[in-house]
Amino acid sequence: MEYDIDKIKQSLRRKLDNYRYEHTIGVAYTATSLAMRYGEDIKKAEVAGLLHDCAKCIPDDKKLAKCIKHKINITDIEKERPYLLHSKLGAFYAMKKYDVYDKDIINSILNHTTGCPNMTLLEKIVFVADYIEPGRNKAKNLDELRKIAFEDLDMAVYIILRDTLDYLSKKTGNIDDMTQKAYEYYSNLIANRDDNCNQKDDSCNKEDSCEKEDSCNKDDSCKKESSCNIDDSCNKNNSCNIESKE
Ligand code: DGI
Ligand code: FE
Ligand code: FE
Repeated sequence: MEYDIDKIKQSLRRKLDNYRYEHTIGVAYTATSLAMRYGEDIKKAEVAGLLHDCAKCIPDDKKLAKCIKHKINITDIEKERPYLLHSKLGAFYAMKKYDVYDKDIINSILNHTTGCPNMTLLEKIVFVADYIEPGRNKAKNLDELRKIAFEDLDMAVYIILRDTLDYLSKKTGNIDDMTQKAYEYYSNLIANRDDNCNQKDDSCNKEDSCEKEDSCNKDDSCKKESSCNIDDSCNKNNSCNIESKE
Protein backbone atom coordinates (compact mmCIF):
# COMPACT_ATOMS: atom_id res chain seq x y z
CA MET A 1 0.00 0.00 0.00
CA GLU A 2 1.32 3.45 -0.99
CA TYR A 3 0.88 6.19 1.57
CA ASP A 4 0.94 9.88 0.68
CA ILE A 5 3.16 11.08 3.53
CA ASP A 6 3.15 14.74 2.39
CA LYS A 7 -0.63 14.82 2.23
CA ILE A 8 -0.92 13.32 5.70
CA LYS A 9 1.55 15.89 7.07
CA GLN A 10 -0.30 18.79 5.43
CA SER A 11 -3.57 17.68 6.97
CA LEU A 12 -1.98 17.21 10.42
CA ARG A 13 -0.46 20.70 10.19
CA ARG A 14 -4.01 22.06 10.10
CA LYS A 15 -5.52 19.72 12.70
CA LEU A 16 -2.81 19.89 15.37
CA ASP A 17 -1.29 22.72 17.38
CA ASN A 18 2.42 23.42 16.98
CA TYR A 19 3.57 21.40 19.95
CA ARG A 20 1.51 18.35 18.91
CA TYR A 21 2.66 18.60 15.29
CA GLU A 22 6.34 18.65 16.32
CA HIS A 23 5.71 15.73 18.71
CA THR A 24 4.04 13.84 15.87
CA ILE A 25 7.01 14.35 13.55
CA GLY A 26 9.28 13.18 16.40
CA VAL A 27 7.24 10.01 16.92
CA ALA A 28 7.20 9.23 13.18
CA TYR A 29 10.97 9.72 13.03
CA THR A 30 11.63 7.61 16.12
CA ALA A 31 9.19 4.87 15.04
CA THR A 32 10.95 4.72 11.65
CA SER A 33 14.33 4.33 13.36
CA LEU A 34 13.01 1.57 15.64
CA ALA A 35 11.47 -0.14 12.59
CA MET A 36 14.92 -0.15 10.94
CA ARG A 37 16.43 -1.62 14.08
CA TYR A 38 13.84 -4.37 14.59
CA GLY A 39 12.94 -5.20 10.98
CA GLU A 40 9.46 -3.68 10.81
CA ASP A 41 8.04 -2.04 7.67
CA ILE A 42 9.40 1.53 7.86
CA LYS A 43 6.52 3.15 5.94
CA LYS A 44 3.96 1.56 8.23
CA ALA A 45 5.91 2.80 11.25
CA GLU A 46 6.05 6.31 9.79
CA VAL A 47 2.32 6.40 9.01
CA ALA A 48 1.36 4.99 12.42
CA GLY A 49 3.67 7.52 14.10
CA LEU A 50 2.21 10.39 12.08
CA LEU A 51 -1.40 9.46 12.78
CA HIS A 52 -1.18 8.22 16.38
CA ASP A 53 -2.31 11.57 17.89
CA CYS A 54 -4.40 12.83 14.94
CA ALA A 55 -7.44 13.26 17.23
CA LYS A 56 -5.52 14.71 20.17
CA CYS A 57 -6.38 18.39 19.62
CA ILE A 58 -10.15 17.92 19.49
CA PRO A 59 -11.62 19.44 22.68
CA ASP A 60 -12.67 16.82 25.24
CA ASP A 61 -16.42 17.51 25.02
CA LYS A 62 -16.22 17.11 21.25
CA LYS A 63 -14.26 13.87 21.64
CA LEU A 64 -17.13 12.47 23.68
CA ALA A 65 -19.73 13.79 21.25
CA LYS A 66 -17.89 12.37 18.22
CA CYS A 67 -17.51 8.95 19.86
CA ILE A 68 -21.23 8.90 20.60
CA LYS A 69 -22.01 10.01 17.03
CA HIS A 70 -19.81 7.30 15.50
CA LYS A 71 -20.97 4.65 17.98
CA ILE A 72 -17.50 4.22 19.49
CA ASN A 73 -17.75 2.51 22.87
CA ILE A 74 -16.88 4.78 25.84
CA THR A 75 -15.78 3.14 29.10
CA ASP A 76 -16.37 4.69 32.54
CA ILE A 77 -12.77 5.86 32.86
CA GLU A 78 -12.89 7.38 29.36
CA LYS A 79 -16.05 9.25 30.36
CA GLU A 80 -14.16 10.61 33.34
CA ARG A 81 -10.92 11.29 31.40
CA PRO A 82 -11.99 11.94 27.79
CA TYR A 83 -8.40 12.68 26.68
CA LEU A 84 -7.96 8.89 26.69
CA LEU A 85 -10.43 8.74 23.79
CA HIS A 86 -7.96 10.34 21.37
CA SER A 87 -6.58 6.84 20.68
CA LYS A 88 -9.93 5.30 19.71
CA LEU A 89 -11.02 8.37 17.82
CA GLY A 90 -7.59 8.62 16.16
CA ALA A 91 -7.84 5.00 14.94
CA PHE A 92 -11.32 5.80 13.57
CA TYR A 93 -10.10 8.95 11.74
CA ALA A 94 -7.06 7.13 10.37
CA MET A 95 -9.52 4.92 8.51
CA LYS A 96 -12.24 7.41 7.66
CA LYS A 97 -10.22 10.56 6.95
CA TYR A 98 -6.82 9.21 5.92
CA ASP A 99 -7.90 6.00 4.19
CA VAL A 100 -5.52 3.87 6.23
CA TYR A 101 -7.01 0.42 6.77
CA ASP A 102 -3.92 -1.61 7.66
CA LYS A 103 -5.02 -3.52 10.78
CA ASP A 104 -1.61 -3.32 12.46
CA ILE A 105 -1.37 0.47 11.94
CA ILE A 106 -4.93 0.95 13.23
CA ASN A 107 -4.24 -1.17 16.33
CA SER A 108 -0.98 0.70 16.94
CA ILE A 109 -2.95 3.95 17.09
CA LEU A 110 -5.70 2.34 19.17
CA ASN A 111 -3.28 0.98 21.78
CA HIS A 112 -0.67 3.74 21.88
CA THR A 113 -1.81 5.35 25.17
CA THR A 114 -2.50 2.35 27.43
CA GLY A 115 -0.54 -0.36 25.64
CA CYS A 116 -2.08 -3.85 25.80
CA PRO A 117 -0.89 -7.40 26.48
CA ASN A 118 1.08 -9.18 23.76
CA MET A 119 1.50 -6.21 21.43
CA THR A 120 2.69 -6.69 17.86
CA LEU A 121 6.11 -5.35 16.90
CA LEU A 122 4.53 -2.26 15.28
CA GLU A 123 2.34 -1.61 18.34
CA LYS A 124 5.39 -1.77 20.60
CA ILE A 125 7.36 0.51 18.28
CA VAL A 126 4.65 3.20 18.29
CA PHE A 127 4.08 2.83 22.03
CA VAL A 128 7.78 3.28 22.77
CA ALA A 129 8.38 6.00 20.14
CA ASP A 130 5.54 8.06 21.65
CA TYR A 131 7.37 8.08 24.98
CA ILE A 132 10.97 8.58 23.89
CA GLU A 133 10.78 10.85 20.80
CA PRO A 134 13.40 13.63 20.97
CA GLY A 135 10.92 16.36 21.95
CA ARG A 136 9.89 14.58 25.18
CA ASN A 137 11.70 15.80 28.27
CA LYS A 138 9.52 15.24 31.34
CA ALA A 139 9.67 11.53 32.11
CA LYS A 140 12.45 10.23 34.32
CA ASN A 141 15.43 8.25 33.00
CA LEU A 142 14.74 9.22 29.40
CA ASP A 143 18.38 9.05 28.30
CA GLU A 144 18.75 5.52 29.63
CA LEU A 145 15.38 4.48 28.23
CA ARG A 146 16.24 5.80 24.77
CA LYS A 147 19.24 3.49 24.76
CA ILE A 148 17.30 0.50 26.07
CA ALA A 149 14.63 1.02 23.38
CA PHE A 150 17.21 0.20 20.70
CA GLU A 151 18.62 -2.76 22.62
CA ASP A 152 15.62 -4.47 24.20
CA LEU A 153 12.16 -3.36 23.03
CA ASP A 154 10.14 -5.48 25.51
CA MET A 155 12.19 -4.09 28.38
CA ALA A 156 11.47 -0.55 27.17
CA VAL A 157 7.72 -1.33 27.00
CA TYR A 158 7.86 -2.72 30.54
CA ILE A 159 9.72 0.31 31.94
CA ILE A 160 7.30 2.76 30.30
CA LEU A 161 4.27 0.91 31.71
CA ARG A 162 5.85 0.68 35.15
CA ASP A 163 6.75 4.39 35.21
CA THR A 164 3.37 5.43 33.81
CA LEU A 165 1.54 3.49 36.54
CA ASP A 166 3.85 4.98 39.14
CA TYR A 167 3.19 8.50 37.80
CA LEU A 168 -0.57 7.96 37.61
CA SER A 169 -0.80 6.47 41.11
CA LYS A 170 0.78 9.66 42.46
CA LYS A 171 -1.29 11.95 40.29
CA THR A 172 -4.81 10.65 39.68
CA GLY A 173 -5.02 7.09 40.92
CA ASN A 174 -7.27 6.53 37.94
CA ILE A 175 -5.89 3.59 35.97
CA ASP A 176 -7.39 2.19 32.77
CA ASP A 177 -7.87 -1.59 32.95
CA MET A 178 -5.83 -2.00 29.80
CA THR A 179 -2.80 -0.15 31.21
CA GLN A 180 -2.88 -2.45 34.26
CA LYS A 181 -3.25 -5.59 32.12
CA ALA A 182 -0.46 -4.48 29.81
CA TYR A 183 1.82 -3.85 32.81
CA GLU A 184 1.10 -7.29 34.30
CA TYR A 185 1.74 -8.98 30.94
CA TYR A 186 5.11 -7.28 30.35
CA SER A 187 6.15 -7.58 33.97
CA ASN A 188 5.58 -11.39 33.77
CA LEU A 189 7.25 -11.58 30.39
CA ILE A 190 10.41 -9.91 31.67
CA ALA A 191 10.45 -11.95 34.91
CA ASN A 192 9.99 -15.29 33.09
CA ARG A 193 12.54 -14.36 30.49
CA ASP A 194 15.10 -13.49 33.14
CA ASP A 195 14.25 -16.67 35.11
CA ASN A 196 14.82 -18.84 32.05
CA CYS A 197 18.04 -17.08 31.36
CA ASN A 198 19.27 -17.54 34.92
CA GLN A 199 18.36 -21.23 34.92
CA LYS A 200 20.28 -21.70 31.71
CA ASP A 201 23.15 -19.69 33.12
CA ASP A 202 23.20 -22.00 36.15
CA SER A 203 23.43 -25.18 34.15
CA CYS A 204 25.94 -23.54 31.91
CA ASN A 205 28.10 -22.62 34.85
CA LYS A 206 28.06 -26.21 36.02
CA GLU A 207 29.61 -27.34 32.78
CA ASP A 208 33.21 -28.37 33.05
CA SER A 209 34.46 -25.84 30.59
CA CYS A 210 32.66 -23.07 32.42
CA GLU A 211 34.03 -24.07 35.81
CA LYS A 212 37.48 -23.60 34.48
CA GLU A 213 36.74 -19.94 33.96
CA ASP A 214 37.19 -19.05 37.61
CA SER A 215 40.59 -20.56 37.98
CA CYS A 216 41.57 -19.20 34.63
CA ASN A 217 40.61 -15.72 35.62
CA LYS A 218 42.88 -15.88 38.61
CA ASP A 219 45.79 -16.58 36.34
CA ASP A 220 46.94 -13.61 34.33
CA SER A 221 48.52 -15.54 31.53
CA CYS A 222 45.45 -17.73 31.24
CA LYS A 223 43.17 -14.74 30.90
CA LYS A 224 44.73 -13.97 27.57
CA GLU A 225 43.79 -17.37 26.17
CA SER A 226 40.66 -17.32 24.07
CA SER A 227 39.59 -20.69 25.48
CA CYS A 228 39.17 -18.96 28.82
CA ASN A 229 36.53 -16.73 27.35
CA ILE A 230 33.88 -19.25 28.35
CA ASP A 231 31.16 -16.64 28.74
CA ASP A 232 30.86 -16.39 25.01
CA SER A 233 30.43 -20.07 24.36
CA CYS A 234 27.95 -20.32 27.24
CA ASN A 235 25.83 -17.61 25.78
CA LYS A 236 25.89 -19.17 22.37
CA ASN A 237 24.80 -22.54 23.78
CA ASN A 238 21.72 -21.28 25.55
CA SER A 239 20.96 -18.11 23.59
CA CYS A 240 20.47 -16.13 26.82
CA ASN A 241 22.22 -13.25 25.25
CA ILE A 242 20.13 -13.34 22.14
CA GLU A 243 16.87 -13.51 24.11
CA SER A 244 17.74 -10.60 26.28
CA LYS A 245 18.61 -8.46 23.33
CA GLU A 246 15.53 -9.13 21.18
O1 DGI B 1 -0.95 11.73 23.58
P1 DGI B 1 0.42 11.83 24.20
O2 DGI B 1 0.48 12.88 25.26
O3 DGI B 1 1.50 11.97 23.19
O4 DGI B 1 0.73 10.44 24.91
P2 DGI B 1 -0.30 9.31 25.37
O5 DGI B 1 -1.33 9.08 24.35
O6 DGI B 1 0.53 8.14 25.78
O7 DGI B 1 -0.97 9.92 26.63
C1 DGI B 1 -0.15 10.13 27.73
C2 DGI B 1 -0.99 10.35 28.92
O8 DGI B 1 -1.89 9.29 29.11
C3 DGI B 1 -0.11 10.44 30.17
O9 DGI B 1 -0.46 11.61 30.89
C4 DGI B 1 -0.48 9.21 30.94
C5 DGI B 1 -1.88 8.96 30.44
N1 DGI B 1 -2.30 7.58 30.65
C6 DGI B 1 -1.75 6.44 30.19
N2 DGI B 1 -2.39 5.38 30.72
C7 DGI B 1 -3.38 5.88 31.50
C8 DGI B 1 -3.33 7.28 31.45
N3 DGI B 1 -4.15 8.08 32.15
C9 DGI B 1 -5.08 7.49 32.94
N4 DGI B 1 -5.90 8.24 33.63
N5 DGI B 1 -5.16 6.15 33.05
C10 DGI B 1 -4.36 5.29 32.35
O10 DGI B 1 -4.45 4.08 32.50
FE1 FE C 1 -1.47 10.04 22.43
FE1 FE D 1 1.72 11.07 21.30
